[in-house]
Amino acid sequence: MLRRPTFLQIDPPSRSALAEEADAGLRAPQAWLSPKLFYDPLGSRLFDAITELPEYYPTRTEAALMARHGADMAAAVRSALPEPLTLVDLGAGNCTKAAALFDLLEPAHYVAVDISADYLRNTLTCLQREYPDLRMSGVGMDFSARLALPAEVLADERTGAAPQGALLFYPGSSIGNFDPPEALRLLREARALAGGAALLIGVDLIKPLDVLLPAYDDTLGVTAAFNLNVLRRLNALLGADFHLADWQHEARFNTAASRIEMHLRARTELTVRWQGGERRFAPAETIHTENSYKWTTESFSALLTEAGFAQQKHWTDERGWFAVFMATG
Ligand code: AVI
Repeated sequence: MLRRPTFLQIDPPSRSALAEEADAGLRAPQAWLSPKLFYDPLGSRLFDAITELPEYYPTRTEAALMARHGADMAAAVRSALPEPLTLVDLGAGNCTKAAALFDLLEPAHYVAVDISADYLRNTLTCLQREYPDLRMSGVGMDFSARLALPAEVLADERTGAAPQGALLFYPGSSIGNFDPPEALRLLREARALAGGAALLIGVDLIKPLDVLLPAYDDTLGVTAAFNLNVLRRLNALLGADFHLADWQHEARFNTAASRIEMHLRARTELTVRWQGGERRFAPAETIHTENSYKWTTESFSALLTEAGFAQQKHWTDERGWFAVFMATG
């Protein structure tokens, strides 16, 4: 029997909630926008292109780590979790990172979670053809505000029983896009999922600025386009009149906070108008669009401990640029 993936959409982010948040951000003394605005269809394709850039080391470094230590990671997962295994993929995107683990982990159930439900639906439908016997569930949700999955998604198909544990897979260093208190909350919620989950998570590490900065300001200008695309989105969402040529992409490292910040900087003095609002920007004034926190293995381990994960193990590359943590307990 050819299986079919099941789908569930939970509280899709409403246009008005996004618009209200953007309106508030544009009025703030330091103007800011939610990084959620990056990921419209064009933004998602630009992000895929970023992951292929020579300067953007995280994707490549993490993939090499997974290829090199995958068997070791799988052994750690198998000894921590009872069979059958449920694999929950957070921010699944095109599902390729998790699919690379299928042969090693042999999950009985693959649960892909992503804010982009339509994208997920297409991907899972294709993936199911490659893995016809694997139970697959897609959940369209924005877990950045709260991570909790409905019991029916995780329940055993026949008995309805809750799984005895799940592996939560959160690759790509997306945890770095949360401020530390929010990252802590997300890790706590992850730990509570499925009555006690194990976590396999990718974390980007602090490194020299001559490596970090070009990763967020590449010579081809793809990251600049990714950043500027939010202004296009605002023009559509708020009826704003941003002229993209008036704005310049900027990536800076905030040493005190240990994070890359992305900003859009006004090239001249200008006024932007949108439905119900307007704002004057001074020359060089910025709109803050994203944070990408960089950790040390020690600081991230401490965060996992604070979230309640008692057992931890991690793997890093020779240059110490990236880490994959496995945490349980
Ligand atoms: C999705 N996230 C992990 C990326 C990062 O590196 O923080 C987003 C990104 N922003 C600019 N380049 C990539």
